Amino acid sequence: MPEPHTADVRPVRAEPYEFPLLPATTALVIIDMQRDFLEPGGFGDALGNDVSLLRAAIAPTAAVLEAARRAGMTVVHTREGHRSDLSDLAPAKHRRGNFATKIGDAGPMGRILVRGEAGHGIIPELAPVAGEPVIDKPGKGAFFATDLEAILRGRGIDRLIVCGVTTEVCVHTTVREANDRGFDCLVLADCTASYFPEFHAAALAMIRAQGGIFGWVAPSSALLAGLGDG
Ligand code: TIU
Repeated sequence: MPEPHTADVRPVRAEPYEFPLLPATTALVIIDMQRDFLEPGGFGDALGNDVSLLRAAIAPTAAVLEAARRAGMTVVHTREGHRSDLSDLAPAKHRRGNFATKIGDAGPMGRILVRGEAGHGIIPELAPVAGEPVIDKPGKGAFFATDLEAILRGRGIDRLIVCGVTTEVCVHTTVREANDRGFDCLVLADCTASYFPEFHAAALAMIRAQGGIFGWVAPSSALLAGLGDG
C-alpha cells in the first residue's frame, strides 16, 4: 500500500507521542461490551466481580462510536462467547476458577457466555449497525480463532483504535496480538475499564511504556479533537 498523504493524517495527542490517525486505514475496535460483562447475572458477575465498575466506559465509547461512524471509519465489534454445544470451549477455560456458575450454565440472562443468549449480546448503547462486522471470539484475544485479521487486511486497515472491556484481559490480549501482526494500536483510556482499577492503570502504563512497546494511550477527548469532533 502506498504511504498515506501526510495531509490526510490527523495527529492525536497521545502517550508516548502523537498517534498518526488516518481514518481511511483505521478501524475502531470495540471489545466485548456485552451484557455478560457489564450487567449483573452474567459472566463477570459469576467470576465474583463488581460489574458496575465497567459502566464508566459506556458514555465515552458511545461518543467515539458516533464520531468514527461520522468519519467513515471501519467499525468492528467483538463478543466473547461459545457455541451452544460448547464445542469451542477449551476444557481449561471451562474449569478455570472452580466457580459455582460456569460458562454454559443457566443464569438470569440465559446461558452464561453462550452465543445467542441475552447476556451474550452487546449492550444497547453500543449496538452495531448494518455493515459493521461483529466478531465472535472463543478466547480473550480477538485474533485467536476468528476472521478479524482477514477482514482488516481486506479493508487495508493498518491501525486500530481500541475500546472495551476488560483492559487487562481481552483488550490487552487483543492489543498484543494486533501489535505482533503489525497493527498500530491506540487504546482510549476512558473507553476501557476493568473490575480492578489498579489493573486498568497498570495495563495502560504497560502499553505506552518503553516508547509505546504495544501502542499508544490517549483520552477519548484527544481522539475526538483529532477527528474534528472535540
Ligand atoms: N474476566 C475478565 O476480566 N475479562 C474476561 O473474561 N473477558 C474480557 O475481558 N472480555
